[in-house]
Amino acid sequence: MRNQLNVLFIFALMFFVFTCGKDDDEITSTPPRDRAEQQASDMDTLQNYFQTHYYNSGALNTLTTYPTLNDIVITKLEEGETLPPNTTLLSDAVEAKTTTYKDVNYTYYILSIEEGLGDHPHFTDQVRVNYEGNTMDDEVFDNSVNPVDLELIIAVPGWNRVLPQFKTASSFTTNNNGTITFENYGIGVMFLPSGLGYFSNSTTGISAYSCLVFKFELYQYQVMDHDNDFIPSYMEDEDNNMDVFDDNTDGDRFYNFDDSDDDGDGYKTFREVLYTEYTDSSRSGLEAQLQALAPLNSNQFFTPIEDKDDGTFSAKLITLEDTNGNGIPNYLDSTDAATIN
Ligand SMILES: [Ca+2]
Ligand SMILES: [Ca+2]
Ligand SMILES: [Ca+2]
Ligand SMILES: [Ca+2]
Repeated sequence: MRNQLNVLFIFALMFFVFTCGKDDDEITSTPPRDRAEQQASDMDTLQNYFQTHYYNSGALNTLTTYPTLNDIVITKLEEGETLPPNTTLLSDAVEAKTTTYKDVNYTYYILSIEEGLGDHPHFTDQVRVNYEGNTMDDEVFDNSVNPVDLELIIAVPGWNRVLPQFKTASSFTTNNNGTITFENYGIGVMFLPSGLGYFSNSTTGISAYSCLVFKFELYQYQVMDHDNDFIPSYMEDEDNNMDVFDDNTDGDRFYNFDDSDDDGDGYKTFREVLYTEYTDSSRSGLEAQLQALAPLNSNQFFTPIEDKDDGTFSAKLITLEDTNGNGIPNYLDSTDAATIN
């Protein structure tokens, strides 16, 4: 039931948080603007926003409870108004970050409230979050009421760059009423130029080429292996550019993250790697088993721990073989002898 609800939430939210497709000109009838020119203009918009908005830094620093989205208050500094006490102008608080997307150099900004004490998700993972999206006019255009699961692989590009810089909750507690309280989660605000948001697409509450502000709380993540080939999707970004929609080793219709035979040699990827499965009746027991195997070689990794239907836990130790020693693992090398398991 929970999964069904999550699916419903995701479909409801995809309209807002997710890009509609990889081609920016799919929806608009006029050609999209030049990305680099738009970025230059968006930088002015964001800088102006930071110089005319402040946040309640003092109140956040003296909270007696862990901060939540609602505790972060960003307010416009009216013309002639002096900065109220115990607040900080965003231009003195936000951190600039850079990335490349569609061959354009982008700068975006983060206000980190708490990094979190759990783990960093990968840019292709599914994350459980609460969030609130705001326009440059400080209008809320979208927000989650309850925690939702979002797939970063199809989120706007700003999300899969920002969320991996934060950490998930360190633990959670199930309350008597069935709700869950997460402890020590990552919480912050991202300020995105339109090129890392919806760019030329417009939707309810957001016009095309809008810069966006998202507050978020990051609770949990799940490593995704979209094609179930034992290679997690974040490892199927061959050129390490945080974009899995441009990696296609065999040049067929499927990108590597969605291709169960990556090198197109007729042998499924999972058959071209070596694997050993470990199981245990408890998660901690399995974790202890896996820890005892460390340190791993550079061509080895564990798949995420699976919670099996029979109540046991399992994970696989994957070894990427390179039989002909040319530096390309067998599953990406159609000329290499396959490890057929
Ligand atoms: Ca890539
Ligand atoms: Ca392919
Ligand atoms: Ca693959
Ligand atoms: Ca293959």
